[in-house]
Amino acid sequence: MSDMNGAELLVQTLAAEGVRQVYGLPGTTIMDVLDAFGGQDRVRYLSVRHEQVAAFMADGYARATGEPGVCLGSRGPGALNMATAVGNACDESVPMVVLIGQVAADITARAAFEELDVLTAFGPVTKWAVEVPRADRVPELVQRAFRVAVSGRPGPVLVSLPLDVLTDPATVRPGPRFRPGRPRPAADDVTAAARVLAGAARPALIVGGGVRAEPYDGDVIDLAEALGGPVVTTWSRKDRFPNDHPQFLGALGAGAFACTERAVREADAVLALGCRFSEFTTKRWTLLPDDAALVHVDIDPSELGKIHVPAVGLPADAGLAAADLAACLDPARSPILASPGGCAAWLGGLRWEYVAACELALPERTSPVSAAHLTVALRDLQSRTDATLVVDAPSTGPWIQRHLDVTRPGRYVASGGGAMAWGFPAAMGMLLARPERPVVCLSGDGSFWMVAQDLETAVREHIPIVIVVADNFAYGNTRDRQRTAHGGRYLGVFYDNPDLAAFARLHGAHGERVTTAAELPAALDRALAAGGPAVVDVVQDPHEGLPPDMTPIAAR
Ligand SMILES: Cc1ncc(C[n+]2csc(CCOP(=O)(O)OP(=O)(O)O)c2C)c(N)n1
Ligand SMILES: [Mg+2]
Repeated sequence: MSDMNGAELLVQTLAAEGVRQVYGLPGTTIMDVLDAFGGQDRVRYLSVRHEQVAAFMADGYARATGEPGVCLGSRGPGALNMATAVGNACDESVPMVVLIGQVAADITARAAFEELDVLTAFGPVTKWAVEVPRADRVPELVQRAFRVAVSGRPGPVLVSLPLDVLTDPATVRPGPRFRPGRPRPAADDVTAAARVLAGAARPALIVGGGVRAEPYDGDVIDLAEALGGPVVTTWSRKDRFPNDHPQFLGALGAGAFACTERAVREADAVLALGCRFSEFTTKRWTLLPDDAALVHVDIDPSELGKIHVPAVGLPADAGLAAADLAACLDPARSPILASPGGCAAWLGGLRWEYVAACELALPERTSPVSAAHLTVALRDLQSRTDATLVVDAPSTGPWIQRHLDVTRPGRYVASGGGAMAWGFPAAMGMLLARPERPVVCLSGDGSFWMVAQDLETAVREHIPIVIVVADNFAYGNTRDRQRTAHGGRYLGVFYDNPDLAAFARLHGAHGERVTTAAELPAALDRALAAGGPAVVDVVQDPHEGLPPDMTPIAAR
């Protein structure tokens, strides 16, 4: 006899996997799941105002914990509302389990109300998409979804749950929680890679998202020091290496300094650690010198040789590969000692340029608030608080990427997936995962308005998120493309906004409207001290945007 239906078994399975929170929005196919959440207190269900927000929150939860974030939606429209966030997580290698209610098996494939083949629709944006065929297979397939999401290159997995599966009686129970171990590189590959690197006169290290953010990976630092050359990170992964390290040369990608790029262009050997050579990181695949010896480490073997064919490719966990390579490259054999002065002089020159480039000249005008003043205010905030800065897709992003030194692990999180509106919900997920650490999200006004309705969620659920809105009344990044590539013919990029501080107060949140740079530090402090959700509306010139020397990357 069964005392449980599929929905209750699902919730018990989530609890067995260690899930603490699920974000969702109701619909007829998942009402039994909501009933099941209501009957227990191990997994907390939080309701949002748009499914996209649920999925972005799951993304943030995953980035803060390393465990899959979980979101829940109902068939066709509910599922599709999550698609952008799921696709962004897929690009960004973020583990997620996306639970979707589906029409019951007895009416499937008749174009029933809101019926959508979610397995096909989400195939290109998930690691795996599976439908549970009967209630007793809920634990097997849901628990496998968690393992798939975190194993190898992490990513989102979709589980489709037909209504009959959720309402039918179930007799099985969840199995043990299991996570696969991290793959260590083969000893022969490590020796071959070390030989290539030890023979280099100018070795560069590219640190990618495969390297953990928190705490800093000591083996990666040891490896960098054994190599002796410059260290750069991939685009939006500036948090993977201590930025105050004397070998650090900045982040590649949109807005990278010339010296950061030269650290790779001038290298005779490149070690790429946990990176997949994305379009932005590699300047559309033009950055790596043809004659440099490449050692490529990635957990996904299909990445090795996909873009650049390496001299040695290691299908392995980046941290374990770094540990083994560091052990192999003892100082007596490191290139800096093998060619005394050569590498040190090269690094020293680049580093000198880098330190100079990081200086930020402030414009004389202090009102409305320039991107430079906003960057300095956020930089100062980071130095006097423990806040994590989450950066969405505003034009201020490259300013931050250039001029904010990340010296405490995990205190800067940016998405390279490109989806506007990721920041505010993801920041909420991070805060819910780790309530003890304050989170400040920097968002563009265009991006914030895509998810602004969920300020209500933050207030209702007491999530003390601080949202700083770079309010330039424009889709600034695209406006700048019209300026640089379309002869300044502006169309569809300017709009109006209400007073966002008043909008915040209307919801019961704290609101600050800042029109001059001098007011900004105190406004940020008050927002953080408010103890609840807060919006800091930073009013900018409608033409404020990217650093003046930066041209938005054309689509071509
Ligand atoms: C969902 C989505 N739609 C469109 C784009 C294209 N896009 C990239 S940046 C941008 C403008 C962002 O505007 P805003 O958030 O106000 O930031 P700003 O550049 O003005 O600082 C747009 C439309 C995108 N990246 N994501
Ligand atoms: Mg804007």
